[in-house]
Order: sequence, then C-alpha cells, then structure tokens
Amino acid sequence: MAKKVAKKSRAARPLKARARPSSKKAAARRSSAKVVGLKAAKSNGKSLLPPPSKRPFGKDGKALDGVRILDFTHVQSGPTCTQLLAWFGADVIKVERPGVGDITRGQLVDVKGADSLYFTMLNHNKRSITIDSKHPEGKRVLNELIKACDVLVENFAPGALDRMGLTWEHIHKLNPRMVVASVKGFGPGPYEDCKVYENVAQCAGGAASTTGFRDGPPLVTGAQIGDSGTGLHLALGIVCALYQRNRTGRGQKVLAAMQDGVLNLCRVKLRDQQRLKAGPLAEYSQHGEGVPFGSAVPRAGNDSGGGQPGWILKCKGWETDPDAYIYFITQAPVWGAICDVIGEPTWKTDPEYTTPKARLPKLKQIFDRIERWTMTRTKFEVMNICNEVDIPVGPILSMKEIAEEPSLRATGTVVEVDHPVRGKYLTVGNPIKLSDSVSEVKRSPLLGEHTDEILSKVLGFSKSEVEKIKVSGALSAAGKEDKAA
Ligand code: CAO
Repeated sequence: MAKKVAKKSRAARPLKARARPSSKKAAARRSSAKVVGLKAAKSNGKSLLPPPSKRPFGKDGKALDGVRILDFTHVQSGPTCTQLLAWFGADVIKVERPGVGDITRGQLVDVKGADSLYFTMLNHNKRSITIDSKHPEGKRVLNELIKACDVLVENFAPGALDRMGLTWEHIHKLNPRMVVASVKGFGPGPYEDCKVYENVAQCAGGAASTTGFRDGPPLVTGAQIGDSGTGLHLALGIVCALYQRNRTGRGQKVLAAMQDGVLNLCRVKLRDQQRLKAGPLAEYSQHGEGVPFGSAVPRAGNDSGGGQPGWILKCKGWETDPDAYIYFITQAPVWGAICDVIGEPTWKTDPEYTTPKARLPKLKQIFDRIERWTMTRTKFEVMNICNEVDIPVGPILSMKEIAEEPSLRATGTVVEVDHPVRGKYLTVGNPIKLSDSVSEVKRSPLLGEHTDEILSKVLGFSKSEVEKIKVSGALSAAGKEDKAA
C-alpha cells in the first residue's frame, strides 16, 4: 500500500521539478537566474528578513510560533517528534481515539487512574482532542483540521492513514501547503508493510549486531535510538520542509524510517565494515587478543567507536554498587598524564608503550593496569583527578544519580512537572537549547481535554455545530472500547 502511494506521488510531481539539467550550461543559467531573483528581491533596498528584534533574547516568542501541527502520533517515536516541536513553540493538536487515546496512557501504569509516565513524559505542551477518524462527522472535523494546520505527523502502521481516507492526494488537495510527516519501521522495500517497535528497529538498523560482547548474543541498548532517535530525525525533516515551503509555497511528504534512523546512528559501524577489507580493525580489543575477525563487524564490547581506545573500568565500591564504574579513554595527547596518574611514569618513554600504535595490541593489559588504579578511587574522584589533567573519562551515572543531579535541574534538562491527577513527577526537558526560544515544559493533556476549545476556537464551529458533532458520536467512546482494545 505504502509503495503505491509513493509511486503515485512521484508521477504527480510537476514536470519542472522532475526535469534534470540537460547540460551544464542550462544548469548554470538556472542557478544564476535564482541568484538574480534573490538579488532583485533585495536590491530595492529592502532585505527579505525583518530588522533584528530589539527585545531581549528569550523574550521574542518561540522558534515555531505560528506553526500548527495535526498530531496523529502514538506510542513513542512520533510523540517524541511532536513534543520537540511543541517545545519550540508549535501548537500541537493531538488527535486521539475516543475513550482510549494514545495506548501508552494506560501502559506501565504506576498511579492508578492517572495517565502513565510513559504517556506524560512524551506528550508535554500538547492539546488533546478525541475524534473517531472513521466516523463521517469525525472525518469532516479532520478535514477542517487539515485545512487549519501546517503539518500532519503520524506514525501509524503502514497503510492505516490511507485506510482512514487521509491519503497524500486527499490532504494535498485540501491543503497544498501541508507537510505530511511519517515515521515508519522501514522505507520502501521488502519490509515496508511491517509494524515495527523500538527493538525491531535496533536489530534491523545494525545496532544490535554491533552491541554487546564478542562471545555473547546481540544486545539492544537502553537508549531509544529506534523510537526517540527517529522522532528526532523526523523533527529535522519537518523543520526543513517548512523552511522549503517558505520558498515553494507547497508542502511535501517527509518520511523517517526507523531502520534508516538507527543505521544513521550506527554509521561508524558501516565505516568499519568497509575497513575490514583492508585488514583487522586494530582498535578493537579482539585484535590485541589475537582473535581473528570474521566477515562482518563484530560486537566491540566497551571498546571506543573512535580512534582513541577506551573501556569501562571498575571503581571503588564496585563490589556492591552496580554503577561504580568509569569510562576511561586513553587519548593519545594525554598519554603522559595517564602514565603519571596511574603510577607508570616509565611507560611515557618505553617504546613498548609510547606510541598509540605500540599500545594497540596491549589494550587489555593497559586497561587492566589503569583499572588497578581506578579501583582505589570512587568514580567521582577518578573524574576529578583525570579532568584536572585533561584525561577524558565519564562516570557511569545511574538514573537515580541523574534524577538528583542539581546541574541538570538548573539547565531544565531534568524538570519537575505538576499533573492534576498524578501529582509531581520528573521528566526530561528539551535537550536542545535555543537562546532566543526558551522552552518551558507544560504537563501533558488529559484525554480530550481541549476538544471543545479546538472545535470552537481553532475551527470556528458554532456552539450548535459543536453540539451536533458531539451528538453524532464522532467524539465519544460509547461502544468503542472493545474495538480499540
Ligand atoms: N479513530 C479511529 N481509529 C483510529 C484512530 C482514531 N482516532 N486512531 C487510530 N485508529 C486506528 C487506525 O486507523 C488503525 O486501524 P486499521 O488498522 O483498522 O486501519 C488502528 O487504530 C491501529 O493503528 P496501528 O496499526 O498504527 O496501531 P497498532 O497498535 O496495531 O500498531 C505500531 C502499533 C507502533 C506497531 C504501528 O503503529 C507501527 O508500526 N507504526 C509505525 C512504526 C512506529 O512508529 N513504531 C514505533 C512505535 S513506538 O515503539
């Protein structure tokens, strides 16, 4: 289904957009025409940009003020994307199924009767409206929302949006300026119709085969690179499409496939796959241990993915504290400092250790020696001692330590939010800081909390029209719970 839609839209593209430069001359003519166009726009003494604001930074609105998002997302990947856009000032209207809403509202519940943290932590700063997208009146409301919004974001299973009647053609006809952004598990190809969750994407995107220890099975990582990672990719695609729309006046489709997003984050591993042809990967500790490489990039344990060898080492208290560890990088420029800190000053000049190349085959032995030192200090002591002399190290922080870290609270990266049903909880705020578009984290909406205000204030329906829509059953759950379960 998804394939057909993609094909149709390619055919529908205007000839001008598809035409390739027939010659270098023609291409040059076209690009110079563009430049002349811009120059002309500026040459009548006026810049295309408004004059620089005189208001203090952070006090002149938000980056995406004026952008309205029709948020058809659920679970994690899509909601991460629209939450980011909301933090940057977009008005995000989350459309949810009457009576049920985003399935995560009721998943991993910790406070009975309250929306789960799974939901609240992914849906801040949004408004919620309930609409049955398969009900005729619901479809009418959705059509109005399409006309009133700039972007539609969805992460339904392949084909679900089309089955609601919301094909690209339908949307584009109603609102040619609308950007239609989707997360799917896979891009066009043999798996395009598959449903995908986080760990499926981690496996299909190359992360699992390259994570874990050589002698163990593939591992998934706790970082949600498939869901949240793809949400981030999609957000960038949306902002780019909005920027292009300023010039072209029209919307476009944006697709972020989870497999592609994970692979993008695993690009160094595809680098290593190709380097294998030139011989063993010397920076992988298996090389120093004399273990031959196979035909594919192996799991590298805690080896560093870059050119500076690193490993996770025990620190004081490791016997009882599962997080008493530090990541230690033997960065070449500070090798001398490392030797002094661990008490091996002769290694600075010993030809067996003095160059990075000489050290590569002995990484295990070197890290064992460094660990004998780190085990005498806490991870924070190691952090302080090493950073004094510019040795890059990183304490293994537990979620408890992160939650309690004052500096993360101070920057708004960890925020306490109040919720009318569950009370206070911690969340992760916007990790991207803009000096002139400061994010505030507002609680997630209750299911359908903004239905009335969206119908009347955004769509301009009169009181009696709102009533009529309600009576039709398009916004309510009666008899629909079973179907949704
Ligand atoms: N009114 C009426 N129906 C609605 C609705 C609404 N407001 N919102 C959703 N629905 C319907 C959909 O139309 C669909 O119905 P049909 O299959 O009959 O057309 C149905 O709900 C289920 O949607 P779905 O298939 O997307 O949901 P699912 O729970 O079966 O699958 C998931 C979930 C995540 C596997 C799937 O959506 C998917 O693969 N998405 C793309 C990849 C993705 O984002 N994965 C990350 C998920 S986070 O780990």
